[in-house]
Amino acid sequence: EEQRSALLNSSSLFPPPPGVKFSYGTSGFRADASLLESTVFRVGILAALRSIHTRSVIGLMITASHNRLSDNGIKVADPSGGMLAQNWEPFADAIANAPDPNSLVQLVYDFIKRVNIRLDEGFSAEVFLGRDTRPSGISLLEAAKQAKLGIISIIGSTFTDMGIVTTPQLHWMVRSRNKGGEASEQSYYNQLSTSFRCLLDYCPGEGCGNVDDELIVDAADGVGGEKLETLKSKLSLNVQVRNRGAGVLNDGVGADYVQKEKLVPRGFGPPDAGKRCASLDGDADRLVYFSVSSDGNAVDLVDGDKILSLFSVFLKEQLDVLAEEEEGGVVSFGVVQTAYANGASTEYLRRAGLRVACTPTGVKYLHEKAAEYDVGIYFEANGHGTVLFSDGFLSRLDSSSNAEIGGSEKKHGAAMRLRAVNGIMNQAVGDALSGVLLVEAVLLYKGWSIHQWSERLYRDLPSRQLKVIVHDRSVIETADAETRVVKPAGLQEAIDGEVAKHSPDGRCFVRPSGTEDVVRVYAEGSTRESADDLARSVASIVD
Ligand code: 16G
Ligand code: ZN
Repeated sequence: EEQRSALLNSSSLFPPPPGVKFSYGTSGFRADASLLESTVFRVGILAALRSIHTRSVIGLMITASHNRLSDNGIKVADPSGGMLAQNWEPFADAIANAPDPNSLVQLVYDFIKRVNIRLDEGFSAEVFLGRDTRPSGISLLEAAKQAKLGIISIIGSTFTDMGIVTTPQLHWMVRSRNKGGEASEQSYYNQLSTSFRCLLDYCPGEGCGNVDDELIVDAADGVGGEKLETLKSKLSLNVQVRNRGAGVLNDGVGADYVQKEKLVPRGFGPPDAGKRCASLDGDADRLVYFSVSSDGNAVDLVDGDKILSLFSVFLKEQLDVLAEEEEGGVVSFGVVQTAYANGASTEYLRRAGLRVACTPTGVKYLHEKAAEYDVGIYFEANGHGTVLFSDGFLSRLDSSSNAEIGGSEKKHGAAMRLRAVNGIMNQAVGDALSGVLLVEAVLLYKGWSIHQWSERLYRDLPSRQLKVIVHDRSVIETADAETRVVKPAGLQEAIDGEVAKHSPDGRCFVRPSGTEDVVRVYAEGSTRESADDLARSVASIVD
């Protein structure tokens, strides 16, 4: 009873905005920041319950990533550091939309009972809070902390404010703590920088060290700029960081802008022509590379698919060395993409003898699939991705990297490189800082410039993305990792008809967005005109 009234009292401080329907989409709740206090408070309750239920630390990240400055959002990091378990999403939706404190408290107690969350076993909740640089994050953080007041009476809880961090840093800290490790930014930087140095130490002679020119990073005027500076100070890394926060967040800058618009970000121009450049997004969980054309007006985009391909080639080389001498069975290596992956990249990877899987859009799907392999890599074309290693494979590496146990020098090197990749690449979610370190190391290893990287693997097929504003996007249902429409009837046949006009390279799919009230159209063709034409005609069918 006492608990109930404490929760009721604190809930009444955060009434939900009238007439707004919230949905825990692909990346948590996202909306105009002024609408989110009640939602953040309520997700705070969820996080505490999840922590008690899993007997683990849970993370809460306040960010709206690449979206505009006035937006914000909240998302939960599960004990592994990954996304919230999907079977808790309906509860998140339900409490976010509860109209008043009484119905909220009722939902909470019903859920506790249904899921059998044991509040009486003396385990208290522990939640890590993080936020990006958005000013609205300050009051939203307070709302999250108030959830503690509501929930503390239930069982007692600790909410630890990690301050301004990148999204992947918060996920990393949650994972690290739950594995019994340290959970500070310092330990994050130490792990990444130590592993990076180790990877460079195991760079073979030829090629290595050819690329010593500067990397210029566009930090989207977000949290990644300062964090990259810190990382850089721990390494001898030749990086110049621009858009570090003085301009407007994500406004004509950042990975989403460069990838979607294929335009030169603010602060870059003709003097940068030909140089190796990269863009992070607003919370530093996406990364793309690019170079500026000689007139300073266009970018040659090196997107998530090419980062994926570069890493895959490198990993396969190392795994092949191990396989030459491996007695202990084959290693499963899997590459995971979505339907947005450029067709040329998928073709390239398959020809290289790699196993390529396709999942629906959204990190939770890609990550889950990649975790099925000994070594799994996933990237979305937009630049979100990472490389995952299974525990079993890591212990095999430990014995292979111990050169004294019979392994050759070559095998030892490959094992050490793979271990270093595991240390560099965030095992919880995609991380732009991890990505920068691995791209830089692999380019050094190969002795490649950004142009060689961009041109040697494959050439992107021209593609076009359009969005169609529809009355109700939920009338469209898809199957086969979003590559086929199953509802409404007849739509897929109509799309097939258009695609047939653009064979053999024409490809097109439509899907309802998971973050906006639109239907997205993606088309690819052998020429710019063909891709544009196909996208336009399919968009007009959807409309
Ligand atoms: C979210 C997803 C991203 C996906 C994008 C698609 C996470 C952490 N982020 O940003 O992976 O590419 O949504 O947006 O899962 P859309 O559904 O509006 O096309
Ligand atoms: Zn992001």
